[in-house]
Amino acid sequence: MPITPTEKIWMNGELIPWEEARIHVLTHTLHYGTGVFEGIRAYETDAGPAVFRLTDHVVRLFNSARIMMMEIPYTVDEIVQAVKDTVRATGLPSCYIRPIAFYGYGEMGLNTIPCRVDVAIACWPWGAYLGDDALTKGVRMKTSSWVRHDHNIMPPLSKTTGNYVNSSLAKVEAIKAGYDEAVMLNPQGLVSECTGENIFAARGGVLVTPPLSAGALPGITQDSVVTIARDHGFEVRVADLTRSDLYICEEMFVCGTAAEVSAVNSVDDRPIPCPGPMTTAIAEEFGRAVRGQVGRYKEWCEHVG
Ligand code: PPE
Repeated sequence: MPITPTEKIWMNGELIPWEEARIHVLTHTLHYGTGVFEGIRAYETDAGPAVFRLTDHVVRLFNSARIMMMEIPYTVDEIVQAVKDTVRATGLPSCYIRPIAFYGYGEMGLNTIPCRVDVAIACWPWGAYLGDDALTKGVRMKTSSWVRHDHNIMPPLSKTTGNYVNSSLAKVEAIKAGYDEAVMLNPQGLVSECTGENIFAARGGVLVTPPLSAGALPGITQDSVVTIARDHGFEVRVADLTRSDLYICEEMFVCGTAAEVSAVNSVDDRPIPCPGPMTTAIAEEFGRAVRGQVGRYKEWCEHVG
């Protein structure tokens, strides 16, 4: 999806013009995929732009870094503030936000310990990630031939840039085959997640989402959906799913910061009723929550000031 440039990018403590946020070709992370990043959204609310669960995203960024033994030379509070400053500097009422911490220029070779850590935060407008019809018509999914990372090969709990080679291979395979997204199975053959979203499927009236042990990213949208669903009176279980569970589920959706809540209309050409009633109720409530329109979720909206 093409990027629309905005005014400023925060880089190593300073807001600089968008086009000046450049790096050297010998940047360590460009070669080895050793960076950690986040995807966050700011939404328009009655009280101005608010970043959805900003602190939780920044804490996950630091957890990703801890797994990689990367020391980010800022505190969580400093990065939270930097994100707010960057959003304010763009002047956009809503946007997608991409913080990244990466090993910079100066060292080559796989040992990351001596490498410098650079941090950047960019924001730009980003629309519906899985298409404008994702909620009404749903997306077509295909089980990938690519297996999701095992915890002892690439750490799926860390949002590490290199982990996304696996996601890109699966995404391109799905698109080339005429589908919208890929279902990733883990080395045990159980459903893990999609290339950039977590999965929910309803079985026997219960919404089921795979556990982190299945190799999924600890999704902040997934966590929000679990809260919203339970508050709505829906039963939610964190449990293993097989591909056959998806084939015979009553309804299914995927969720993530970029994709928000997107209904699924088929998996491997087995049609799924779409959008299902729980999917619609959750997607609508999520849409209100991120815009600060639901009292009990207001603390999720962190205003940029
Ligand atoms: N799994 C993966 C692999 C993933 O990348 C994401 C986010 C999620 C689950 C959902 O996590 P959360 O955003 O906290 O609910 N994917 C980000 C990157 C998308 C991209 O194309 O880049 C996102 O949605 O921002």
